[in-house]
Amino acid sequence: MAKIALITGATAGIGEACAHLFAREGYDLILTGRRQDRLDQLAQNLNSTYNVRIAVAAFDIRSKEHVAHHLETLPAEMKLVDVLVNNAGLSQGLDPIQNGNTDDWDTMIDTNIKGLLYVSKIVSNWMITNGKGHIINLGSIAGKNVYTNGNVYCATKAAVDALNQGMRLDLLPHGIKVTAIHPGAVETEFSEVRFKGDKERAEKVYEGFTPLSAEDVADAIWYVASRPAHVNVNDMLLMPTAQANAGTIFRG
Ligand code: NDP
Ligand code: 8X3
Repeated sequence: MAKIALITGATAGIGEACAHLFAREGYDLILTGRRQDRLDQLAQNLNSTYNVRIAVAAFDIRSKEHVAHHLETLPAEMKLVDVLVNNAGLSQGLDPIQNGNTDDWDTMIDTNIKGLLYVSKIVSNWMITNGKGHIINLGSIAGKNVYTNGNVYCATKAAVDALNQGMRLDLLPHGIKVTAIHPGAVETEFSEVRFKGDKERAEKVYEGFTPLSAEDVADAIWYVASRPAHVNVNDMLLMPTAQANAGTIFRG
């Protein structure tokens, strides 16, 4: 029977690239995100190209009721999840703390920390019942070094780093692997979302150097997911060559 991966935030960027890679490798998939049209299109493409089973579930990860409803009502055979990629996340704004928009803070905290927790609680229980599993959390270089005006986004990714360590300890007796991937700058819809649709400002983030692509990060996720059963990659920091740390990018 094919292995199963549940990928949150599969409607764009890193999550979508993971969906392609895991389908190519023969995984059946559960794909989530809020945009139903994108999930349906992706499922159709993957199903016709790779002939794998795909379940899609469109919900807002910030709602614990919606997370529980959509995950618990999946068919029983799709709950035999081997790999959970906790990828859904976002940044909103880039302002000094004294000018920060408190609604943006709520959105980042509710999505990046609480949403990840709601999904992890349900899926880790499935994995415990199944006696196996691997949780891969999308952290960020922003969780390792704070950059100017990154304040709350950086804090949410530092929380993911801490939760990654906590999950590994708690799930150790159950043989469940836990990994964090911490990328530097990846050119996706991330900056457009951060700057609320300002494409010009978003494009400037990636000017003058070669950022990571979503596919580069998906490759790293596939690498950690495909190690032998006795090998776990605890953490991986994956940077563009031109980026030394969160705040230092060499633009030639
Ligand atoms: P994208 O904006 O391209 O994709 C983000 C995904 O998250 C989308 O599929 C989006 O789906 C989903 N998402 C956002 N909010 C919600 C929500 N409330 N409920 C459900 N799904 C949601 O960004 P990336 O691919 O770059 O980001 C993926 C992850 O990687 C994030 O956790 C991000 O913090 C992290 N990361 C990104 C880096 C970068 O430079 N791009 C670097 C380091 C880490 P939809 O809008 O359909 O809901
Ligand atoms: C996304 C990378 O440096 O733009 O996590 O915050 S950064």
